[in-house]
Amino acid sequence: MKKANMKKADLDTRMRQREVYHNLTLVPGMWTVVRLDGRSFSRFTLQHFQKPFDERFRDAMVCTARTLMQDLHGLYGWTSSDEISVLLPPEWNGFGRSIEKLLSLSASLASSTFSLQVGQAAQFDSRIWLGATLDDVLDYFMWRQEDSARCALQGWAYWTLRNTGQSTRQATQTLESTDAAFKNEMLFQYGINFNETPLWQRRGIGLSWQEVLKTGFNPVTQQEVKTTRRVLTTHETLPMKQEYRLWLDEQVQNI
Ligand SMILES: Nc1nc2c(ncn2[C@@H]2O[C@H](COP(=O)(O)OP(=O)(O)O)[C@@H](O)[C@H]2O)c(=O)[nH]1
Ligand SMILES: [Mg+2]
Repeated sequence: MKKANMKKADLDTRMRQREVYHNLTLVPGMWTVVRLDGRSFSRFTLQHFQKPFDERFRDAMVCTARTLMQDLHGLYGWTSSDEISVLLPPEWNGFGRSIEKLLSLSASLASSTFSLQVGQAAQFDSRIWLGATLDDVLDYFMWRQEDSARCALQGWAYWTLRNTGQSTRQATQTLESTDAAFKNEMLFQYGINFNETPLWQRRGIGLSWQEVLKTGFNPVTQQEVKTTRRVLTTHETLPMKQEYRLWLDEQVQNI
């Protein structure tokens, strides 16, 4: 090799060695959940959406979650507020299992899809959660759903107070260190029964693959042919707690 070429190869090796995180891959045999969350969406939604919940915002989140499910070949997806979780099976083999690729591409895919949907530039971060067993995975989704219910109650309570004329500070102070019972009671006094608010606001929206039977026609044999297709289905009325766990177990096992 000529001296100049040797130097070039040397430079290439030295530079590539500095891509230190590129060899990080998903842990073999573990379940992975990629969770994406909108960046500074408290401020972003304040400017562009109805409070506390906006169907246009929800639809853009569902569209983003569907795109992620399709692109990553997720097993189950779930979205609530500004977050999205996508479950990947232990044997998942996308992007050579590279963590850098999975995080950066999922975040950029979510950001571009959501931005195009709402017509505003928005960003998502992305993180990885690891589970050893399917039981861990069920715990994870129960955890996200419980958090979602808590945030929905907080959102309704906060915006109800704001709508009565309380300032940001007053509403925050009124709700500080209060429990769920207090918030429910307060809402009731303003004519809002929290348990009757739409389920998607409290439980989130699920996405799973369902097999559907399709009937086609074969022009050569002049016969009907039945085939199955996998269709990505959106679940807007999810069960909760133990029922959700059982339902989700079934969804994941069925794929
Ligand atoms: N106006 C409005 N805000 C929403 C809606 N869904 C989620 N958000 C807001 O999105 C924010 C998400 O919370 P979080 O991720 O903790 O805050 P961030 O760090 O500012 O993104 C909360 O402040 C929610 O009120 C919606 O449908 N309408
Ligand atoms: Mg956020």
